Amino acid sequence: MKLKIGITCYPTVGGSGIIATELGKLLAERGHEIHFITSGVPFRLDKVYSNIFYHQVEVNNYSVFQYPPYDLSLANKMAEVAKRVNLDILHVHYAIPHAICAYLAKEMVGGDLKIVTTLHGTDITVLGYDQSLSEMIRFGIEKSDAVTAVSVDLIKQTEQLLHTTKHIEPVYNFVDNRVYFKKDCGCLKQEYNIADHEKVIIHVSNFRSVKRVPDVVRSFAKILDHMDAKLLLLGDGPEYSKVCQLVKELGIRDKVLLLGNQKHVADFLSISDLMMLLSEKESFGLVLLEAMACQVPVIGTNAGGIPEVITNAETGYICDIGDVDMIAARAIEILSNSELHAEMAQKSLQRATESFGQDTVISKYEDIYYTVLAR
Ligand code: GMT
Repeated sequence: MKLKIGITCYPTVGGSGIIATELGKLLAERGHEIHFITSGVPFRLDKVYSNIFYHQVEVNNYSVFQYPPYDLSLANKMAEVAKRVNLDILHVHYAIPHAICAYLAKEMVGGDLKIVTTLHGTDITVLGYDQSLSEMIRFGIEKSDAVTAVSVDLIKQTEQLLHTTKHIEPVYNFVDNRVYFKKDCGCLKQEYNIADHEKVIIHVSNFRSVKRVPDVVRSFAKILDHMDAKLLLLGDGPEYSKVCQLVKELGIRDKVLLLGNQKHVADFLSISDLMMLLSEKESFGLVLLEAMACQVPVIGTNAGGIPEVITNAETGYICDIGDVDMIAARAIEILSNSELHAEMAQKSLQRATESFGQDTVISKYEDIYYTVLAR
């Protein structure tokens, strides 16, 4: 049976928006009718699909309201679309505010609309500690017809923090191997003045403090004592200028390429030898998976769901948060041993394909939809 599915996410750059959009596209390819209900066109929605529709949530800024009522406008739009096209499922990404808006929409519409909520992390690992919101997050989770989370660690944290007994199904993030694969991007190295003998290390994030980008820069400075290398920093965010300052202070400005937000991440991964994600909080770490699919070994921290993505000593290494000496030592080990590097690159690709392949994950979401509809 083909379904009509509404999807709500934050449409900007970020793992949850990427996963929600890619999920919508792949479900559409399986013949389902997809309705994105978001504040802007999801940035990965870059192709025309006759069975994908986009409904923009517009927020009017009336002068009587101190804050524009985005959540209410979203709930209203969800209800309007659900009623008009007869949605079967509303799949929302993030409990706050999206699961709450979906619940409101369901109450407005009545009927058999089902809510599936996917937890991505920040709503639990940051907002879950906030007493003013935790009751509401629990409410959103418990009123959903099914709840999924992107790692087992995130499920444990949700249960501990919110004291909920709601069943939460682990559904790992996935990677589209038609987009993320090792390409021949040799000319990119020339364009960025990267010599053939130089090792390339890459970090991609939104530069929030939880990503600990200064640890990446400090580890890289230590690696430079042992080999010629370049560091590619992709992304932008609150700590960007602090990171630029640190690069200057360490005297490595000519070795670090600050590239800002980039659309074609797979191209940069294709010229990289190692990815580093050294966060103190990370429910999954989608960029690790994207790197592995492009045959790039990864070094991550033992935070959140990262150890569920990296197989230690096989697809890369897991190090303690903030242990820049060990991180640099592990990086040097991988980068100076071409046999080990090739083995890890191969195992990374294998793990990305076998454990996080798009077909398995999309089928898992479909099963969840059919199960809630059959109840
Ligand atoms: O990492 C961020 O700050 C962005 C955030 C998001 O909403 O995209 O990422 C979260 O969801 C991603 C997709 O499931 C995960 O890969 C990230 O690990 C998770 N971020 C955190 O838990 C900090």
